[in-house]
Amino acid sequence: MEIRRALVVIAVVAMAAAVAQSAAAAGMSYTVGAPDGLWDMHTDYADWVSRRTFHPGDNITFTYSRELHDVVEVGKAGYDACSSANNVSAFRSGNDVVTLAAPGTRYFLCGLTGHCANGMKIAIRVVDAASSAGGPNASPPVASSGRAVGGLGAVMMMGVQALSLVAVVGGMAF
Ligand SMILES: [Cu+2]
Repeated sequence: MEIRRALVVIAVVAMAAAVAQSAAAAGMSYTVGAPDGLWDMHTDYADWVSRRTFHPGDNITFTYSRELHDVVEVGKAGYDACSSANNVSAFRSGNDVVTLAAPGTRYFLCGLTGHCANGMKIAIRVVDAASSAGGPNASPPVASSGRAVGGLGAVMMMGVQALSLVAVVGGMAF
């Protein structure tokens, strides 16, 4: 009976730890241009990115009609010149998901003639979660990550306590 209760405690602690871990790892998903626009000729992408912050692990989806547009990832030079000559990669499924794996700036444009020049280009700046909380009065990033580690440590301590409870109960049973 007691062992059973301890096992339930362990299971709950393990689940809590797993949930905490996945919450930290899961990124945000953004549909480019949404909700007011999409990947099209009308959306102001500079405005769209200015109202969002992108972190490693987030992903963006380009949704568009394949007959009308495509998506080409380029470097900064290609982005500035609206040239897809030295493209990094090209997408044309109409529903292209791009994972923003690392910090840095990613550049995308529509490769159809004239579309980029008409504004169909987007630069996505990907920043570390810690560095986005900046500002003169913000607490140093070290402090917040320290708290996160502390929380995880507390969960692990609970697990250790549950394990020793099982050992004690098990010892009494035998
Ligand atoms: Cu286009």
